[in-house]
Amino acid sequence: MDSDMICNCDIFDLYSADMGSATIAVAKPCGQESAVITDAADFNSGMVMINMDVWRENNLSDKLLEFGRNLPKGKLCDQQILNQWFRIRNPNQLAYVDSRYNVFPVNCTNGELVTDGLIYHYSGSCPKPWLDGVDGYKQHLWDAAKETPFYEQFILSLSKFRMAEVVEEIISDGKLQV
Ligand SMILES: [Mn+2]
Repeated sequence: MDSDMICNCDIFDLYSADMGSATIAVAKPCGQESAVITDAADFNSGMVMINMDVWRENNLSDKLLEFGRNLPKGKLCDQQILNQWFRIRNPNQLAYVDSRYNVFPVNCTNGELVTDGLIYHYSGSCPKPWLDGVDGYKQHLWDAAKETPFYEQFILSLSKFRMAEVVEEIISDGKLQV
């Protein structure tokens, strides 16, 4: 899982999902940024479940690094490599799990926000939950943050960051002469 994801479920349910004989399982996220839905990258690689026995047996780390070196340079890094290798070249090694395992806080194609996500992904240009965020999404981060030992440190860093932003805004508005 990416570090910008919050798990809102019992991860064992995902771990127990049937991958069949696939090497990796991914979620085709609802609300995925349209920029990443291209021929090169159809699924998002924020959450990838890997059958590590098969991965190691087939020496896939080395194979994919070598494969990636020969791909045209793109902005999507591992996502492009994984899409090309599994979705385009080896689709029988790819399985899909419930799309709610990778939910973006932006509108889905039908214009609805998904609020029953199992894993939320505050990816790329999506509204960040520690800034303004999106109602129905941002509280998942805060609920999780409160459970961590670094919650107070998090709040303190955030308040310093926000204070700097506010001061910058005031200066740029000309309300404060420095
Ligand atoms: Mn991410």
